[in-house]
Amino acid sequence: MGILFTRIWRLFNHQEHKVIIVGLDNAGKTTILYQLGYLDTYSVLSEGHEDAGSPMSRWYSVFVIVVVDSTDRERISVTKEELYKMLAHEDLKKAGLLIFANKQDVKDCMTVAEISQFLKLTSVKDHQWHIQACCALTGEGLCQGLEWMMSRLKIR
Ligand SMILES: Nc1nc2c(ncn2[C@@H]2O[C@H](COP(=O)(O)OP(=O)(O)OP(=O)(O)O)[C@@H](O)[C@H]2O)c(=O)[nH]1
Ligand SMILES: [Mg+2]
Repeated sequence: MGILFTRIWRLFNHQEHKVIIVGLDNAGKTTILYQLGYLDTYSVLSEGHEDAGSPMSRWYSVFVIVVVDSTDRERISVTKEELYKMLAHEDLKKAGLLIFANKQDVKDCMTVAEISQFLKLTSVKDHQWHIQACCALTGEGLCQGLEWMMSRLKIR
């Protein structure tokens, strides 16, 4: 599984697509990047902003991955607020949006449907988006999320 992730990821790198991974603390970002074999570049990927010398426009397409802790009902509203702020940002106008509903292994966590509803994803019309259930601990679902990103590349 790890190898497959790495291969998909390399393809992204090769084509110079920008992927930003964001999420509240404890959501599972580091665990996901570890599963993807990208722990060493974590600090670069997680910053979510560009240095002056390399504007976003240099990349062919941009994806934002939002990692949601599906067990954290209290802070889903904070995620929502941040999500819409981000989507309104000039540099992310054309960004594809992948939401990982992480920690699906935990009993009584929010389902994908619940998270979609909380985040009002159906109202997002100006970005292509996809929500994917996952468990970063085992890697389950991560591949499907990346596959969605790949499928978007073809039609962009
Ligand atoms: N049960 C469960 N625990 C998870 C999962 N993913 C991550 N965790 C745990 O959640 C905690 C936080 O994970 P991190 O990957 O460090 O989260 P982060 O988003 O990088 O957090 P910050 O670095 O604080 O922003 C760790 O104890 C992980 O082991 C998951 O899918 N299921
Ligand atoms: Mg972390």
